[in-house]
Amino acid sequence: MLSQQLETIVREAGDIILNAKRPQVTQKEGHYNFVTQTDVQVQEFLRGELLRLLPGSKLLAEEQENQRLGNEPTWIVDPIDGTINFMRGRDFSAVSVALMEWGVPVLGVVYNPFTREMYTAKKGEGAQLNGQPIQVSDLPFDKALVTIGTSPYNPALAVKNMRAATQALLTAGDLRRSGSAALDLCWVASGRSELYFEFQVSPWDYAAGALILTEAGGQVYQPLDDGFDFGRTACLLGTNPPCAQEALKLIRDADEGRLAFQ
Ligand code: LIP
Repeated sequence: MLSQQLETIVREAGDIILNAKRPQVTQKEGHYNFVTQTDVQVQEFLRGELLRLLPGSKLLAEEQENQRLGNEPTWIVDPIDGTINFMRGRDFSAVSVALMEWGVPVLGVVYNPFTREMYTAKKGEGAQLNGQPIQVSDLPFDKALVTIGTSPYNPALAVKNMRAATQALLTAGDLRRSGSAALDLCWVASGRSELYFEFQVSPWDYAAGALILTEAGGQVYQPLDDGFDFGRTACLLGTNPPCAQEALKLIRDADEGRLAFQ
């Protein structure tokens, strides 16, 4: 069974992370953007295993140059989502793998090796955490625990981020910033928070988590773009249904500088 073989491969990738010595770090383009030797080691392990698992498939991954996502079977991989957490010994990172067909995810796995939490989903068959079904909460926006991303590699987004975060703190419950988009989406899927948004995330950050969230009864949006394109880096919202409309308005107001509290 492909999904079980994928879980085994992702668990082995997690063991590479757990067994890593203090990794060599390289600065990437942009502010505060890094890759470690372990990111690359995990990515190359996954490349070999995934292309063997599904001969003829393609790989779109964070630590390589990529072609545009097409309609062919394609693995979208973030070897370590939450690289900075990994570098700093903050045990909140994940291996994120999605299998795409016709440009949409049909299988998704997000695995935090530090907590041994394996989030999984198959299109049309629900979402699970360590094999147990999960679903989003039904809390409304004014009681929501809101997780945000800050896209630190793009300082031009800092003011917009803080506008949105302030508005969320004034109108929702409270904020969290974890450092892993994939796990943030899975936390919404499992009802541990109500929504997550970030003004700039890449396909490898969100492809698997988006499927897990929608299969758990949640919704995903690219609020500042037309439609939803899994091939683009974009603003992303993942939410339970009760919070969707207020969250969309908050993001669009922050983007356009329209905020009630100014
Ligand atoms: C991370 C994202 C996170 C974002 C970080 C970083 P990475 O992915 O998951 O949401 O805010 O800046 O991009 O780079 O650790 O794979």
